[in-house]
Order: sequence, then structure tokens, then C-alpha cells
Amino acid sequence: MPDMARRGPSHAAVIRTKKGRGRLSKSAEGTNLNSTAIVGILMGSDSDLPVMTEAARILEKFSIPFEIEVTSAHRSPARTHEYASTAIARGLKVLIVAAGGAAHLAGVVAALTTLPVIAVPMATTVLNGIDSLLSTVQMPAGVPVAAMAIDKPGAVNAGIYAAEIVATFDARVAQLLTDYKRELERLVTEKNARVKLQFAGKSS
Ligand code: RP5
Repeated sequence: MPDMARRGPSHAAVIRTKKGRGRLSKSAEGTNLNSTAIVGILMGSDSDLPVMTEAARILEKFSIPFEIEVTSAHRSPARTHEYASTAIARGLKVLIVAAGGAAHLAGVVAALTTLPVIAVPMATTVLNGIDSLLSTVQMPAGVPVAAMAIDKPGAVNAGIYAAEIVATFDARVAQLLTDYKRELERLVTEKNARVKLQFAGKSS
């Protein structure tokens, strides 16, 4: 089984095999920021990427270094085991995990690490994410995952939730989150003003 090693200067995850070191994830390149990743975004398939890009965008917004990996609980169990069981030693602080259908990836990862695991149920199958959601929230006592909403809102919130965890030890991120909440409030005020304008003079 390959041995995950600490990230090199480009901060993409690297994998060390008996033949030497090679890059584990191409997708991590270019998305990682200029310091060692502290958040890992995992997904069961590259088909999850369009939605999970939303989580990456949030982490970029808050300048939180992250890495992205595709690994599957069912299709690549050994690789998933390796990633999760070495995550702490490689400096990660939070894991965001997306999977669809019989969504076991977040639970399996949570079983293998004491890092907080934030799960995003994907709307992948004809069941539209209800299957993923139920798989995610029905973890047995002792192995928690933080279940977000299905698909895009869940991916956005996973990014914010990860930032909130990082903010407990990073005052810069805490301030950015405060600013973000103020901005949300400002946008609602704007929407309220637009709605009122639209109905100005029409109500009794
Ligand atoms: C899950 O199966 C993945 O997370 C994805 O949501 C779903 C479908 O994967 P593909 O068949 O598109 O690779 O493991």
C-alpha cells in the first residue's frame, strides 16, 4: 500500500510508493494556496467536483489553504484508508467529505481519524440526494460526522463550517467570518429595499 507523505513545496498531496514519490492529485495543484493545506476536501468521484468547487471557493475566499482529493469508500478503500489515517500527521485540521448514493465516504473517514469531518450529501442518483443524506446522518453513536444540506448549499456551508473551525485558532479567519456575516445581512437589507420599491404604492 502506498505511504502518504507530507506535502512538498507545491502543497499538493504527494504519495510515496516503493518506486519513489509521485503526485497524488493533479486537481490539488492550482487550487492550493501558498502554504500547507489545513483543510482536505475529499469526494467519491470527479462527478462531485462541480458542486464541491463551491466549498473550495469559500476556502479560497478566506485564504485557507486546502487540498482536493478524489477517493472512494467503495472503489478505492485502501487509498481512502491511507488518506484518512495519515491526515493528522500531514497537518490537516478539518476534512470536508462529499459522496453520493450509498454515501459511506464521510463515515469511513470519520472512523479512521479524530479530525472533525464535515459531510456533504450529493444529489447523484434518482433519489436526488435523499439516499446520501440518510446514509450521512445515520452514523452510529461514537463516530460523528457533521452533515450539511444536500448538494450546493451543503458544499457552501461545508466551506463556511470548516472556516469556523479554523477560526477557533486563527483570528484572521475569525474576522473574515464576521465580515462575511455582515455582508449577508447587508444583502438581505438590499433585497428588502428592492422588494419594497417593487410594491411601493400598491399596498393599502
Ligand atoms: C459516489 O458515487 C460518488 O461520490 C458520486 O457521488 C457517486 C457517483 O460516482 P460516479 O459513478 O459518477 O463516478 O461514490
